[in-house]
Amino acid sequence: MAFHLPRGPGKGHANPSTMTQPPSPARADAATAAASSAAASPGTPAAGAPGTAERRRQALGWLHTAHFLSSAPQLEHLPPLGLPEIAFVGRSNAGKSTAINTLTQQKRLAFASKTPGRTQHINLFGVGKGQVDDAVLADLPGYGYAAVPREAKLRWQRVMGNYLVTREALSGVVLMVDPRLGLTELDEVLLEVIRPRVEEGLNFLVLLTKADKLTRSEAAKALSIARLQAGGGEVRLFSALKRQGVEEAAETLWRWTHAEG
Ligand SMILES: Nc1nc2c(ncn2[C@@H]2O[C@H](COP(=O)(O)OP(=O)(O)OP(=O)(O)O)[C@@H](O)[C@H]2O)c(=O)[nH]1
Ligand SMILES: [Mg+2]
Repeated sequence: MAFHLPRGPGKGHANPSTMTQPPSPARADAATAAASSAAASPGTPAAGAPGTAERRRQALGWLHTAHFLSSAPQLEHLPPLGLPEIAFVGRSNAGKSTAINTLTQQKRLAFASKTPGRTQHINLFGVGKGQVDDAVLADLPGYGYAAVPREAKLRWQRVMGNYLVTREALSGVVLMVDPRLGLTELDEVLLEVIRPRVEEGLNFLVLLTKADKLTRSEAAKALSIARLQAGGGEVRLFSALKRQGVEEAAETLWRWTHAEG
């Protein structure tokens, strides 16, 4: 199965007919470059710069300001906000909405549910201190849920593909993956779809969710498999339940949207 996408503007946009190809070396290079630029260098901070603990505290405080902005069933209904936007994408039930709630330290900002397919719209949340938003979090509908009727499935894949290819303010993509399933075919398709933008500097991170369900050795194995599948892109463990990887992810989102971070 492939996402049904428009051809976006500009060079090198994903060709739907080739979207099921495995990650290419070019993507691996780009992903590695993106990952290394995104990887925090928690080394000694420059004089006067905040240390790691302080940066993470700052990032969590910033995310806690998140509030609902708008919800749209179609891309054209999404307002252009002119703020850097971070999209949470992934298979249905992977834990996107829960991750947003955990990162923002709010119980019900995004709708999370045991029932796959809970998020049906693109939901936008504004983030910013002092009542001034300086970034947007986007909770996207999940894909790959078998019980969704075919037409609805295709429609959502189109919406998401459109969003990822054309949303100008997109500054980063967080791909949420349940490590017990690994990267599925549709996750691979998504990687191909965003590859041209990653090559142009789009930030990108894979979070292996529900890490609390894995033993240590399962987690290590899941990490190395996902790293291979993500073509060298940054992959980290994440658990909303155990709050594993939360501070690191918060800091990453802050850095993506704040040049000085
Ligand atoms: N054990 C555990 N369960 C989790 C974790 N994160 C999410 N879940 C559970 O996974 C289920 C799905 O979570 P959601 O956040 O609604 O998933 P989603 O990716 O937003 O799903 P869609 O909206 O359908 O795309 C819920 O029952 C959550 O409680 C986690 O870190 N650990
Ligand atoms: Mg959801």
